[in-house]
Amino acid sequence: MGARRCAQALGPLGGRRVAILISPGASFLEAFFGVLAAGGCVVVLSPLHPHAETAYFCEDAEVDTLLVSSDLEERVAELGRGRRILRVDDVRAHGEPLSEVASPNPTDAALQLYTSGTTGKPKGAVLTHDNLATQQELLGEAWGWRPEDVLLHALPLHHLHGLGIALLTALGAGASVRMLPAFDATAIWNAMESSTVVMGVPTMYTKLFARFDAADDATRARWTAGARGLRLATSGSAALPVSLGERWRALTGRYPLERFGMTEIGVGMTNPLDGERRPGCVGVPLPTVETRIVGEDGKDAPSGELWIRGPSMFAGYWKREDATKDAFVDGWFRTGDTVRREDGGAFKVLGRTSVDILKSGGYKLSALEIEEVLREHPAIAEVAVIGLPDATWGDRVVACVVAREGREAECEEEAVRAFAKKTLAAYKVPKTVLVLKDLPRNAVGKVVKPELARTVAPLVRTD
Ligand code: MCA
Ligand code: AMP
Repeated sequence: MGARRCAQALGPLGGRRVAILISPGASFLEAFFGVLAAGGCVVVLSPLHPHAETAYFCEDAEVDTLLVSSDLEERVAELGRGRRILRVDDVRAHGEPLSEVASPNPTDAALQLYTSGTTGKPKGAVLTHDNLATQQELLGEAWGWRPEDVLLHALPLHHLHGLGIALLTALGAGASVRMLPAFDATAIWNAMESSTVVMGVPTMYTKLFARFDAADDATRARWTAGARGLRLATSGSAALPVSLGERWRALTGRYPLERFGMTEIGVGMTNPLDGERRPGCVGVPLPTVETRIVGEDGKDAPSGELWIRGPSMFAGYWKREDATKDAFVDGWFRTGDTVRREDGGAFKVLGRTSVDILKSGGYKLSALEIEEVLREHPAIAEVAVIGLPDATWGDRVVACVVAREGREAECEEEAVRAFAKKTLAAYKVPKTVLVLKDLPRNAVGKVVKPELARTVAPLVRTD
């Protein structure tokens, strides 16, 4: 009913984008489905983003209406100029329900998710109703979703993992969802005993085990029983270290179900629900997902870039015709991931084709976007952002800077991090800042990032 009240309050949207900034819980779904019921497309904002990023998303998506929960209202105050702000709590308490829900075309936009890429600013990936329905159907089948399931949910809602792959798929199967306000390792361990499914990024499993190791024996025994009672624990968004997967297997008797996904394609490959899950592999394509592995010469090869085609493919990047065109070759989407197919057909992800795309704790980050922000720092003359392997985060974001003459002190780590935090979500801010005399460059002046990474790796402490 709350969704219909939101839809009535929004009025007919005719495909317009509406931003929602709502804490996890039922109100989030009321707002989400309310926008769809009014014929709009949802742009999910996150309280993790500072004003500069939120403002960019709203401007880029041409948002003129925002739905907010009262606990987050002050975060959108500055966005209010020229925009309508509706409090979902008011709408629920006083609004009238919409009687006739919009019936969109399958190809209409339903969700616009911002994703970082090899261009400076994040791009809005447009997912259609059909894309979301296809994912619900494919994953519902592949992972055996059923109404008795209880999903334990602690993923952020502004990305496809938490929103589409976890939340919408569970709801599509009529399952229940227990949404935690945020990731909290103790709360997750405690809630496992009354849940059936958990989904996470590898960093969450690392953090869960860190909390486990710090607990007393009785607590560990209770948590172990809870984890063993789950019917499914999945991992995705970044490579699951095999040692971490094996630790989960030792505790629960089952290796986590690892799968491969992307904002633009949803889940593409998965290990099986039943049957052998191959450590270090992401499984085989879901039904309807077509794949190619393409070498640098554009021909099919045993290892190379993964190209994908199929009905879960997004509609394109919002207002970025060139980027959309570049992402496709003859209808195939170029994922930017380098893969190989193992004996038996399972895919293994070997890395990314671009050094400028990093994955930290499951978030895709653009080195170029972070460099662009740091370049605005008055004491920084040159900057290169790289990712170094890190046991907790996957990639550790490291900024290598050259200071302007005599201004080294202003480039001290905490000062640079504080500067970046004003504009960037904290999870994008470099964890390490190194002040160097110069950066290694090639003949045309481009920073040679692999060489830089090799040089600075011994200087960097990891978590
Ligand atoms: C938090 N911090 C991070 C990250 N998360 N730094 C780098 N990378 C991160 N991912 C920073 C915080 O800003 C803070 O910095 C410090 O670490 C401690 O934060 P805390 O709140 O304690 O962290 P946490 O709550 O434990 O968060 C870790 C997390 C979170 C739960 C793993 O990062 C997370 O929810 N990740 C999921 C990302 C995700 O959903 N990706 C899916 C993309 P400071 O001290 O400076 O303030 S979609 C996708 O990839 C496709 C579709 C797919 O296949 O799924
Ligand atoms: P995003 O753009 O945030 O949706 O992230 C998509 C990217 O996450 C993919 O292109 C991969 O690089 C990475 N990814 C997702 N799942 C896995 C996995 N199981 N193993 C390795 N990388 C993964």
